[in-house]
Amino acid sequence: MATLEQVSQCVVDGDVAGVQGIVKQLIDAKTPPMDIINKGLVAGMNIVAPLFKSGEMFVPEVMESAETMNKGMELVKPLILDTDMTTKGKIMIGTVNGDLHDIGKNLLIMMIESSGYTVIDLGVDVKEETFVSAIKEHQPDIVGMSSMLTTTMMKMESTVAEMVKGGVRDKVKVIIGGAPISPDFVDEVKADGYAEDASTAVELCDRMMASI
Ligand code: B1M
Repeated sequence: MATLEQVSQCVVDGDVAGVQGIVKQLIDAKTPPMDIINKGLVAGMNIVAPLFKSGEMFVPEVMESAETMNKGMELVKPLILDTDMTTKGKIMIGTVNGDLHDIGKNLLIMMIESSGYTVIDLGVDVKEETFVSAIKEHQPDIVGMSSMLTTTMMKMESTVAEMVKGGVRDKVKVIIGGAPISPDFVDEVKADGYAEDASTAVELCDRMMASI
């Protein structure tokens, strides 16, 4: 019988074909989709992270792990999306200027979408001016910024400053997150809220929407 540990191992090994087979078996066996995500796919990336840090895994291998996680996610995603739900609000999310990390952002988007929000994904390496022009075009309720590098976290501040300059800062709530980000960073970059992970980000969005 397929196990969640096998899913994690496939992510570590970058085994796309393997992960697809095992995830399909787990879905057929009625394993809760969020278990497949959290205890299988994300758990695998949590094994990869320290190996990358210690130099035991290199960029191409980490990319393969990320690709494997995404392929597994593709199979699970339809199970947690309720497309008939009316939208709770519009949320725009991007990884800040200079930062190419998108695994956490994509997970976040999946969770937020599945809880009933409409999400506009700006992708990675999003320039300050792009956030502003996209706010003008799409008029979201909430703008989320993700940063995974200490070298890009201050781009959150410059992006908020650009929103002020562009006259859109008071039209949106701004939320932030990512590995180097902490709650006290909210005041530093003049954002409105911080979430540690994808689940708490959904709760944060709900609170923000209630305050609009
Ligand atoms: Co990068 N990388 N990386 N990397 N990478 C880190 C972040 C690092 C901590 C690893 C390390 O050395 N210890 C380190 C940063 C160190 C620092 O800044 N202090 C690092 C580095 C240095 C780099 C490069 C500079 C390496 C190099 O080239 N020399 C380079 C930078 C490229 C760039 O962005 N310009 C780089 C490249 C890469 C890869 C391309 C190989 C790959 C990214 C692939 C991709 O994203 N498509 C990669 C990866 C995978 C990692 C680690 C190993 C894993 C990140 C991840 O996906 N985690 C990471 C180590 C680590 O985090 N411990 C590391 C799984 C994911 C589910 O979690 O992203 O944390 P996470 O997202 C969570 C929360 O943070 C939160 O919710 C998410 C889901 O629960 N969250 C939010 C995230 N955004 C949020 C926004 C919110 C709210 C919550 O509101 C809007």
